[in-house]
Amino acid sequence: MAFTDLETWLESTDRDLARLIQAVAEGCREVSRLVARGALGGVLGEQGTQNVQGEGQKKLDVIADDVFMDVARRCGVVRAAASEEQDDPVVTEAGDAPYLLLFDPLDGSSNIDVNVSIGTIFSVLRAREGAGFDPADLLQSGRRQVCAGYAVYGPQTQLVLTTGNGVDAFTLDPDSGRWLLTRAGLSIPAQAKEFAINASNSRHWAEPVSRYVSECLEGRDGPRGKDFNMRWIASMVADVHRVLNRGGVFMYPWDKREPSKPGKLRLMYEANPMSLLVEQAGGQAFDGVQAILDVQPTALHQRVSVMLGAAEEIEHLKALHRA
Ligand code: P6P
Repeated sequence: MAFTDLETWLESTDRDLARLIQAVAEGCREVSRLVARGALGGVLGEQGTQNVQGEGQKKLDVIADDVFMDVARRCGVVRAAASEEQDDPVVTEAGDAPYLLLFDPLDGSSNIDVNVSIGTIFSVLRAREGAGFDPADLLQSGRRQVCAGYAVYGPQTQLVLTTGNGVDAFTLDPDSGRWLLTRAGLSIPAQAKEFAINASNSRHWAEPVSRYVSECLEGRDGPRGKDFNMRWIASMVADVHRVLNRGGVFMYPWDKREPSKPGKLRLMYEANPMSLLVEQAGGQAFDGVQAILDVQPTALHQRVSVMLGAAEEIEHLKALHRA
């Protein structure tokens, strides 16, 4: 069976953006190799440091961060890069490069040491006209992304991308090292049969979320009139990958544990790229008030409440939030 490779797929993409996507894909291939070696490569376990979020860093968090910062510095089309793992953006020597790159280099770190799927999430924004950079240039809403994607390091390594014309998935051929188009035009079924949320937080949820989950649990005997199954991998990349491939909803909503924070997940390099992919696949992404892509950022590492996936489910969640 003949597959289209990433290079061919990129032929219809802006040359600078194609160069950036290729460079990120090479970074993902390197991280995939390191992840696959696990203990053999001495990359498991704690780094013994904390990131800007105050979270303990795994060795692979830091290694992956270095890989993608190196990608940003060397590709020649990124003016500045921002990472979940670093307080401040890194400005490259390409002072008039067209793009800004934001990424979570290794999402789902708590799963690294127990061999459960993890991933890299990235977002591409346009740099300001001309030359120069100010950190405020990064604070663009998710609708202004020119590209968004993730790599999921699982039984297969896959790269899932959008440049605004739908969502396509590539599988890394471990023999040749090439990214091959294995699924084009991912589309989230409007109706869902699965929901994903960390149910151990149920006593902390806002009422609309509690109501939504209760209805799912009531199944065909309740107001939804159908049974639901539940999943929670605790790797956003893996949970969202399932939603993009077979439907459902993924939720990490605001809860009472840290009432001053809108949620756990980060807007700029987790929720925004995933929300663009979900909308491009016919789904919706909601923060309890508005579409996540419409949130006007005020800080690079700000968090957001996330409910995304099947259009029918998100519309129902919106109705519960209005009630
Ligand atoms: P919890 C991983 O740390 C992450 O940021 C997301 O990938 C994931 O969905 C979530 O946190 C898991 O959080 O509280 O269930 O461990």
